[in-house]
Amino acid sequence: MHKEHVYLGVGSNLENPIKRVTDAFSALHTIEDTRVLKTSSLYSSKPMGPQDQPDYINAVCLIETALKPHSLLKQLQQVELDFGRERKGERWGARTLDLDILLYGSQQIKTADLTIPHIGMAEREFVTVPLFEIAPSMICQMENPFLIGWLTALLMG
Ligand code: A4P
Ligand code: MG
Repeated sequence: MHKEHVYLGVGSNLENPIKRVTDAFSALHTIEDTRVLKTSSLYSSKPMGPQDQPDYINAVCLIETALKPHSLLKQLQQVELDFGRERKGERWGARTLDLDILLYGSQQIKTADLTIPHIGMAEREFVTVPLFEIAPSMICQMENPFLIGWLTALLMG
């Protein structure tokens, strides 16, 4: 059975976000033909978008899955629902759990309900910093002037 390596973004800013994100890692293990290979530390950040919502806890993880991208998306949306996610139609509103497919192998996908790589991921520090922690080589391939400057400063001391 062919399996792909997939990076997921995990975020929460409602109802005990730290527990939500760590519990989400366990929930991912229960998806068919899927297992979690690596998880990043948890990072706290101010909300991107509407400011009248709590700070976020974010992390990323690497999973291995036999599911095709759209089947995986469906399973992730079911996990979000299991975690009490409500979609109120507000863009970038508060949520108990958000699971985004950041990268699916080396595939590029653009359909009505799925865009991979995830839109804007290279510009979001709450994605790039945890991704750098677990997959530094992956992040170095991205075109992000801020990140390139940051890495250069880090390496040059
Ligand atoms: N969709 C398309 N591509 C993907 C993908 N690669 N992975 C579609 C997952 N979903 C994808 O998502 C809306 C639709 O995106 C889905 O129906 C799916 O078909 P959603 O989860 O219902 O709504 P959303 O998450 O509010 O929308 P969006 O535009 O995906 O928002 P983002 O990009 O997820 O950003 N601030 C901080 N500090 N930390 C955060 O994690 N997150 C957001 C949401 C805003 N501000 C934040 C954070
Ligand atoms: Mg999302």
